Amino acid sequence: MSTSSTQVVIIGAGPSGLLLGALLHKAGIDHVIVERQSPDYVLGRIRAGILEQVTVDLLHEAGVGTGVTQGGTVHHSIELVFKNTRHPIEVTQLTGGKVVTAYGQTEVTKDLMDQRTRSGLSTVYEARDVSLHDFDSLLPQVRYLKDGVSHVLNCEFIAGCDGFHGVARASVPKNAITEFEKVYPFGWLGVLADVPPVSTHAIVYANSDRGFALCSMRSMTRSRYYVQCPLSDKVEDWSDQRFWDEIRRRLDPEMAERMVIGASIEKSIAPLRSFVAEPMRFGRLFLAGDAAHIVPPTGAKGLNLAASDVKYLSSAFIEFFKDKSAAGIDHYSQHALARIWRAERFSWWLTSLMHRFPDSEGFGQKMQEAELDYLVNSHALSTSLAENYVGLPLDFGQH
Ligand code: RFL
Ligand code: PHB
Repeated sequence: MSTSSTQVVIIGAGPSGLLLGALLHKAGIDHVIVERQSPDYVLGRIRAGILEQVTVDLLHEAGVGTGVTQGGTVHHSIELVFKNTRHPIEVTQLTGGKVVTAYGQTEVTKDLMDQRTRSGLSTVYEARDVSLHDFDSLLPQVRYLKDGVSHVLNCEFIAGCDGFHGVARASVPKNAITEFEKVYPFGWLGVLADVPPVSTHAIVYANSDRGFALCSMRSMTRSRYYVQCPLSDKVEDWSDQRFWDEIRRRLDPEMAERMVIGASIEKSIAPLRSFVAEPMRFGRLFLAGDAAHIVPPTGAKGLNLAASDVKYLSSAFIEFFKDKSAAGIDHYSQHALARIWRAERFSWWLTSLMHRFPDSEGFGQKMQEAELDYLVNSHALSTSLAENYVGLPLDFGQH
């Protein structure tokens, strides 16, 4: 058995864990990241693609902003399609100059991984049987197995950045945590393909009789597209041809005609869920990112929320270690949850507005149509969509 000590153990090397590690390192706080999977497995998960300015700023603060500056595509608008007609929403105009940036989660993760390697920081990949101990005391511990050897890490704090299915939230006694959840009756089939994106200046969100569709991008030569599908569908049910035929039927005719198709390089189905666990602190254990909350991807908020949690949490740890103040860690949960619930509301609203619900009656459908019509014609509602899409300020509602 090997025993060592550090100030903070971070569980999970997804975007939350890696970004927290980068910010702590910059502040001179010693930490170790323990990850269940291999680096290649982590990089192989194709997920988010849209970064709020708050997230881009945080990448710069963490010293990994070059990738997004050079490889990201700035967007000033989004496009809504319904009744096969396209309606631009000028988000930059409506928010006094704010933008979002198309830059893949895979790239963000890779930039952070490369920086860790360059800085010689410790990440334990392929750690088995990770377990958390004594986080209700001043001497928490994380244990794991690596290559058949047991390791014990003594620390002052544990950061649970291990995603929705991780061990951190599951280690908290049931009576100490309240969970709120809504599961949607459909999933998203996502396809990645090396074809030029049908829209490079705006993400396209389509509401159609056949269900939702989304056109996004990873670069000028790589597209990321999604269609709403039944939860019972399997990836094998969707040949490339079936996917391209289906997505084109859900767009406006001009865009469908223009869409370049090609062989998929990744295809996966994700269920849609809204979920929040409260609180996000249990003694010396703190949860951040998907470990504490999930949003349906329609609002592009998951990765951005993970980034804002990490901003609040890193500031709290820095305050604790540098200024000897517990104010930040004491307020972390309340502070982060206020932003999370706003993003939960927005993501739920946009999901409800844009998808076909199997059980919705004619009336539900008519309400969707009326709201979409109101949205594209009302400055007030377009502004509300725009200010949420670009991301509310980190201190929103605190004055
Ligand atoms: P992650 O990325 O799940 O990383 C958690 C890490 O913890 C590891 N782990 C463990 N390690 C040690 N011991 C254990 N017992 C462990 N259990 C798990 C895992 O292997 C993993 O490496 O969580 P994190 O870091 O909080 O990051 C969250 C984001 O990944 C997520 O919110 C976004 O991808 C959500 N999301 C989007 N967010 C956006 O902001 N903009 C988007 O455009 C966007 N699009 C999306 C999305 C998510 C999607 N899916 C697949 C759900 C599109 C899709 C389709
Ligand atoms: C993506 O690029 O994967 C993406 C973009 C916008 C969303 C969801 C996913 O709302």
